[in-house]
Amino acid sequence: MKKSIYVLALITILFSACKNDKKQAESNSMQSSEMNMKEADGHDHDDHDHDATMGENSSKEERNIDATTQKNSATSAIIDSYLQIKNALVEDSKEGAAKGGAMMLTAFTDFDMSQLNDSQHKEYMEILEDAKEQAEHIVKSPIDHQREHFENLSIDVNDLIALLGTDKTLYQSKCPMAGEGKGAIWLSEYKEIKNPFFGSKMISCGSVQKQIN
Ligand SMILES: [Cu+2]
Repeated sequence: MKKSIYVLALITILFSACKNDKKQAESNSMQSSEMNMKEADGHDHDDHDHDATMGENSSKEERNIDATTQKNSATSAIIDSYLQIKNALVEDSKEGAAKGGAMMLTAFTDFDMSQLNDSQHKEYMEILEDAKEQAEHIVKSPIDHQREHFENLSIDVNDLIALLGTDKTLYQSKCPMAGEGKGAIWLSEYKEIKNPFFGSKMISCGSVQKQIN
């Protein structure tokens, strides 16, 4: 009896020591990746309230939009800029993605909102507000960060297409590893999987979920 208590105590000590080690290691690696990010890009996220933004976005409620089948060319410039960002991320090109982000800001500025009815207008403004913020960050961030913003941007553009339609044929694909393992979608003009979240590191990770048009 005494012996078994002793063994149990020993196991408990060993087990908790092991857990502490793991926690310590996790927090160390988190700290160092945070530091790397700040050193690498000089893009201090505290400056523009980035943490708050990401927190808000990650718990963002799904928009409830009845998908239209309307063939609408009014969304083309926005979608083209999105595809420019997507293709640049596939090619690991930070500069190309930044250029796409700038294209998108212009496309939103040029978009004619007078075509929208009241309920479309309300949804559009919500999408616009979020997408613009993602695009602004993509313009000025290092590539890892561009990819984080691209996750929410993909949801925004997907919702925009559901709301207003497109005359393009697009493929909605999903990467199960993106979004910190929660999975994330992206849109592509081709069916073949080329992963924008990981680029050359995991180019063929993902699968097509849905075809639009
Ligand atoms: Cu940012």
